[in-house]
Amino acid sequence: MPQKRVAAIHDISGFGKCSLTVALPIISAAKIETAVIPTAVLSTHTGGFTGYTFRDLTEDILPIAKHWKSENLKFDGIYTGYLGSKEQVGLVKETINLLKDENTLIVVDPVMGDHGRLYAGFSSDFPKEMLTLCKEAHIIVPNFTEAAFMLGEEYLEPPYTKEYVENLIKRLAATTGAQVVLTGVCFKKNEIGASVYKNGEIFHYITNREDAVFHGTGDVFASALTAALLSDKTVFDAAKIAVDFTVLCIKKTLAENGDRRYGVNFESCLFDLIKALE
Ligand code: PXL
Repeated sequence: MPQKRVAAIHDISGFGKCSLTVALPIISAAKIETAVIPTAVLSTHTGGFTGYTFRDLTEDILPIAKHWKSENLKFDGIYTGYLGSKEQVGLVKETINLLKDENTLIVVDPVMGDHGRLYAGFSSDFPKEMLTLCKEAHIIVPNFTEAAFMLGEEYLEPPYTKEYVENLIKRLAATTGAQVVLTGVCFKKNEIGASVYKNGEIFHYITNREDAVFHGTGDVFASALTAALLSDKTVFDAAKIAVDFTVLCIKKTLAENGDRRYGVNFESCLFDLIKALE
């Protein structure tokens, strides 16, 4: 079988292990070629650091895509994450339409916020813009903040009832037309997992949670999910693999007492991911 190829469209946060600095190694570990379109270059991510640099690359997105198109490059997947501005949403939609063919899997992680708040730099009308990108996707990977804000609703604190989770995921699937992998699911304290909606079927995969929040775990999860999907796992199996990998990364990092802003030690867990993908 020829090697699979993904186009990953996220920022590069130079320090802090998120976006492209986790997508590239995680998807590469799955033996999948990872081409990148950086949306911005920052010195660090915006979560908990002050004084970070931000080089906007809006003007480069479409020229990169057009060059690839002129080289007749084909993509098995397109995986988008953090976008630096509302304008970039439209450009990424154009990029997807330029690069995809009938076999390209489109995974959109609508990276915008967490714990009921938008990340620094995003205005309150960004979620409705991001919703338009989700409508281009086969699979979207929101957390509860992103899901609620895209539906124009208040964020609710966990734990959640099954009824709330299933209602939220169904409405998001109906609005976007995409399969949904909802992250940060917990029905009881000390639980964490994901819920998946596909063609009317809902699947919950929940495991025990460490009492810690590390930056970049949403990107670790979505990258592992993308790697698993392109390794021909079902979306249900891919979600389970991504939950187990993310939880393992958190456990490993906690044992080392890492700074929450510095992200997780996913590097030490890549072998476990590779085994899970076999
Ligand atoms: O992990 C999400 C993310 C990605 N990229 C940048 C961020 C964040 C979250 O804060 O700031 C630049």
